[in-house]
Amino acid sequence: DFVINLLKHPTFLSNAYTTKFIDTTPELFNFKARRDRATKLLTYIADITVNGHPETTGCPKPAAEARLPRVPALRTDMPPPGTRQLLDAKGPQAVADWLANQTQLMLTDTTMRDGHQSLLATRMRSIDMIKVAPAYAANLPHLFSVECWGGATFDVAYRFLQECPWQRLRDIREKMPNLMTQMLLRASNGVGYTNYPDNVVQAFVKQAATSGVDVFRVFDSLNWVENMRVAMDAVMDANKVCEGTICYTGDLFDPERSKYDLKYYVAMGRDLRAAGAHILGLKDMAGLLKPAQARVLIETLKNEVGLPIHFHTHDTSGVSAATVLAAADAGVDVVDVAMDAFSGGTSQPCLGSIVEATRHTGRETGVDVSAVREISNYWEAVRQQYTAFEAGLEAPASEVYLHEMPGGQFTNLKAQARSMGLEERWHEVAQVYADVNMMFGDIVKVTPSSKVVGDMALMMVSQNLTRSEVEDPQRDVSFPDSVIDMMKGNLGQPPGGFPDGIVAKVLKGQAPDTSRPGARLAPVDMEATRAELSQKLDGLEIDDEDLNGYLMYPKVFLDYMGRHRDYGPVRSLPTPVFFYGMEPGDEISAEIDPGKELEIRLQAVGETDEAGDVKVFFELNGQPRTVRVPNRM
Ligand code: BTN
Ligand code: 3PY
Ligand code: ZN
Repeated sequence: DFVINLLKHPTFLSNAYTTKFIDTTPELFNFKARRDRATKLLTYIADITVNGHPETTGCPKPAAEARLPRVPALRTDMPPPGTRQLLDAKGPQAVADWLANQTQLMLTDTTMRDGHQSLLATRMRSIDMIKVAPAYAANLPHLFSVECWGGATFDVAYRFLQECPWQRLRDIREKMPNLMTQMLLRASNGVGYTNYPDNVVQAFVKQAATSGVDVFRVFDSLNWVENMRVAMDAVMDANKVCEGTICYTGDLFDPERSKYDLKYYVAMGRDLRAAGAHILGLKDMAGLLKPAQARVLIETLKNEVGLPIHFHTHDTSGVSAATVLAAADAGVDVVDVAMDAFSGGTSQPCLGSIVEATRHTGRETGVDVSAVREISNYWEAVRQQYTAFEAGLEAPASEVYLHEMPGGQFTNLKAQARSMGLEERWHEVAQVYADVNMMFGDIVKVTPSSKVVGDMALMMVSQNLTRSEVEDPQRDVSFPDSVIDMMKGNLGQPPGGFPDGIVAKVLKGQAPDTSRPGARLAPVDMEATRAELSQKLDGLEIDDEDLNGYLMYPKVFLDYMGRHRDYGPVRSLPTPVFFYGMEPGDEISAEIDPGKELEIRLQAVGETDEAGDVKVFFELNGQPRTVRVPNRM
């Protein structure tokens, strides 16, 4: 008897089941559970309708006339075989060999990861990705990969979107069975901001591979190959594509920045090859690589390292398409681009325009540009729903060559500066960011090292401190925690180490530890942690995905689970409803189980009563339902 089974099931009793519960316990799949989750969803909609969403309150609203995103028609019922089939049949080395033998320029679409990370503060919801994934599979089978996971998307999903990032990955993987999925992995920093114990990194990579990642772009925020091996080895153990990655900084031709010269990059490329990389990633996270420099760098790396090269850049300067085309001339194998509607500015160069610009050049991409336009039209309408998170660059900015901020950091730091009342002093922040970089010894700036530089720059601007004042041994300076942590050696070592003077000043003479952080962090006891987490969640059974989420972000994960208990599967709500609630007369459907749609109509919103509550009147699948929520406005 279903009902009795369900009521006795410990997971149900805990009232804390995840979105995965119904999928993994079909014997309990019944109306009671669904009714319960429907009530939670109505409660969420009622709350947002009455109180607004904290993340969009006070932000620009989507235009009233914004059209609804329409998914393009599938051009075939059976997705044609793509790179995923090659990987599954023959393994990662076969993918690399196949790639090295292509004359076409291959493309990775970054819209579902770096595109929205760099333009919309990473706020794109899974439903908007999953809906269009079948169109990628059917209409764009020539893509090399689709970057759709990792970087900042992992914690933002839990933290701000109230979704499970693992479920996003599984869903995209399922709907896009012929294309390789790609993620950005910060090596020993996982998808976090600090070095984790080796066994946490290993478990995370293993789980990511199991849940659906095919290509792992592995980088270290100080370009320290020693600190990349654990993650790279774990990718290779999982039989997935390991893209060992060089982060590009400075200016290859600038004699004043000779630390990062051609010899440096070739040596790092060779180290990554020796460490087992199948593909060499070249990650220009700030968009600093200029066309002439790209020609020399790519050609030299191709000749001297011998691996196929995957190039990533950002269009902050407005010059990135020229760099991509120069890289294509020099023989680059794959480039990252974003769908037209999610390209430009701090995001990647424009996919459709690169397809057009390479046509009849001997490096044509094989990608159908009309399919690109249709999918981009979908993304254009999606983007309009996220107006609240547009924080962007209004025009290309050559200032990027001064500050060297990564595309993904730029908007974030600007928002942080604004919240500290430093908005008018933004160009000063940019200059001080550059000064801090030099004070730290001219380091690679990418998550998490970029955050450290940003923290220091904001602190200096807000306290009106100059570099020489900070460096003055006579002057007492209190440094941000992240700076102390980095100087202690907890993010690892940059080439040549940090300058002795600043280390001594920050650590007040205490000695840094220059060994690999993972080598001195005790392994986590996985089963003890699972038990401890289960206890915190009233006995809920903890699977490996949840355990790995908790290990990366303990507090963020627990907060997510708490909200999930109250609001249920909000990931199924359309984006406008998730952020703005509903108006009387609005009607939506939400799929809370595969094939199970809820029809939700908002009838009316009542007055606030003496207790401060508001009754919200719905019709759920034609039946009246009333939900009472507090008015917190
Ligand atoms: C196999 O032979 O097992 C897999 C075939 C790989 C096909 C490649 S993947 C990218 C490119 N686009 C295509 O449509 N086919 C090739
Ligand atoms: C990230 O680590 O999230 C990045 O995008 C770095 O460029
Ligand atoms: Zn990037």
